[in-house]
Amino acid sequence: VKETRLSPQVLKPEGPATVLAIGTSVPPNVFEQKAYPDFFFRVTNCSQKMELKEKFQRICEKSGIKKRHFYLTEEILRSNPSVCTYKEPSLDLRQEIAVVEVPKLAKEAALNAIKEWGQPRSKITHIVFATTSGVDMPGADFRLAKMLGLRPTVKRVMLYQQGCYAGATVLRIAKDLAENNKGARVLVTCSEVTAVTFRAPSENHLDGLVGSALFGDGAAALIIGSDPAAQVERPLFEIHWAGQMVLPESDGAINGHLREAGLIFHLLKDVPGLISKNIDKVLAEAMEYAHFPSYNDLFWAVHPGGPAILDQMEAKLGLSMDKLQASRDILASYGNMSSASVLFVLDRIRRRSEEMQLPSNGEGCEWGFVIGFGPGLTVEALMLRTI
Ligand code: WCA
Repeated sequence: VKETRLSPQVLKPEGPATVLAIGTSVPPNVFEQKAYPDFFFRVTNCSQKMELKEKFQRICEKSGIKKRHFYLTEEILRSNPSVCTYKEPSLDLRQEIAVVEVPKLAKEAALNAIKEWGQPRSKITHIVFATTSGVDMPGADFRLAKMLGLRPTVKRVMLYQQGCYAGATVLRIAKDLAENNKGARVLVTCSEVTAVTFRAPSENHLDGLVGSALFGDGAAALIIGSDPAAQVERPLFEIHWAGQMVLPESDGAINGHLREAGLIFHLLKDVPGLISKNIDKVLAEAMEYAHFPSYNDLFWAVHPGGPAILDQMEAKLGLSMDKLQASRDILASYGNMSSASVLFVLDRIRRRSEEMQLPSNGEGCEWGFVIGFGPGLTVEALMLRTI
């Protein structure tokens, strides 16, 4: 009698997906936010636009940012003048940078995550990679797998052009993969370089000024898997719920269009208002799942899109001052790194918990949220439980 064997894909793990490690990376070049308006207007040959520069200075002062890391240096910008104009064709140049630098930055973050995980790379079964910085075939996921020397059978998912909410999307996909394939170990990564969005300021694109004041480069990587090996793997969080919502009456609030001049972003002024007005609706199902804890009994890993978003969400949910501290810390040290940001915040939360010797990785709380938002307006959220 021929024995029928189930393939590993059919066998399902017993437990929920867990976060087994987190790693981050940023390029070495740093710009202090205080000095940035002078640099930005000088390098884009716009120093004579005094009024616009003063407005940019005001935005930088209110940004909550101290420094940002960039692949782009003054030297690179000087030798690529088309990137320093407002809208000259420059996509080829931007693509050449992003196609190389996005997977390179992701590799550094992945190596840090793998080091913490402590397991051989050959155990990685899947990759989920998101970036809004450039597009290519085969994609950044392919380059990353080659650079890390992963097995050719590694199963890849590449997400291009999702925007800032993708930091949560990659976790939702990894959760489904980890919970439906026994033994799956998913390398999740988000990597962004602003070489695609950098451009000169313009009076006709004032929301572009906001992007120029906020966006920065960075990559984060996590290892996700179910049924952690006892005494070998050390899970940080369990992932219990994942949801996504397009906010009502928010069409056009955040858009990005890839053009000959690079990626052009548009942000309406009421983005913070739209998010705070609807955030409780996005979270309602998860709150029920965790038996309605008070918002202040949770930890909060919120995408630091800008200080106004954090301030208005804090007010709407009645969060105490320290609840969004990790988001504010990441914004201050790195700016808005799009999809990678919220993963930096999760890393900051568990490190803060350690530093403050709190009884859980979630700043002492049992449950918490990871929240990303971006084009749509799309809000993507996960509910995590600390171990
Ligand atoms: C404005 C606007 C506006 C205020 N349009 N003028 C990252 C990396 C990548 O490579 C690619 C993508 C990304 C990231 C994408 C995303 O995350 S989407 C970004 C989501 N973030 C936002 O939508 C920003 C939210 N806004 C804020 O956090 C704050 O409003 C801001 C830091 C921009 C200003 O601070 P504020 O609101 O406390 O202060 P003000 O006095 O209300 O605004 C300062 C100035 O900025 C005002 O101009 P002025 O002349 O009266 O000083 C505002 O009119 C102007 N401003 N938002 C155009 N969307």
